[in-house]
Amino acid sequence: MEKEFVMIKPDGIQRGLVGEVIRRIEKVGLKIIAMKMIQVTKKQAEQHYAIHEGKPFYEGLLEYITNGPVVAMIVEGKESVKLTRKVVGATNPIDAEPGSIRGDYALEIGRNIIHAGDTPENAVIEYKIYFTEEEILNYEKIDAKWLYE
Ligand code: IDP
Ligand code: MG
Repeated sequence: MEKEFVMIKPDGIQRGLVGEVIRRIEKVGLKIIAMKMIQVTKKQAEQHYAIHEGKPFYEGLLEYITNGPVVAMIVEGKESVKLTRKVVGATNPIDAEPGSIRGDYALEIGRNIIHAGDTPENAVIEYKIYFTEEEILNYEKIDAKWLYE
């Protein structure tokens, strides 16, 4: 099963959207296999957003993500990266469909509530910044036989 890295960003925490975001992830059938609330360090933020280094919004992005606690998660499921990105919505909330997290709860690109890895490979690189292998739980969920044919 594919693993996806998800992070509820500091604005999601401050706006009381932790439960709502987790509800949407659970509802679609994804399995949460790791989760914790953390304060992102400057070093972790730099690793996480290395591909954006040098872009005009890069410094602001580091400020944003290190501004306060976040909730980091690894979720698992069939094509979980594609599915999660759909639940999350387009990067700019103005372009995000209603019904997506960003489409329903955000209005600016620099305050878009949630992060999700864009490819399975990047998801692994990203979750390794925040989780050890011991923190990733291997368990069966009783709904699996009705979610998958
Ligand atoms: P993604 O989060 O949908 O994968 P990316 O293009 O990877 O989008 O950008 C990472 C994050 O950087 C975005 O979620 C957003 O918080 C921030 N960001 C991207 N472009 C801009 C911008 O033009 N202004 C401010 N922040 C931006
Ligand atoms: Mg991205």
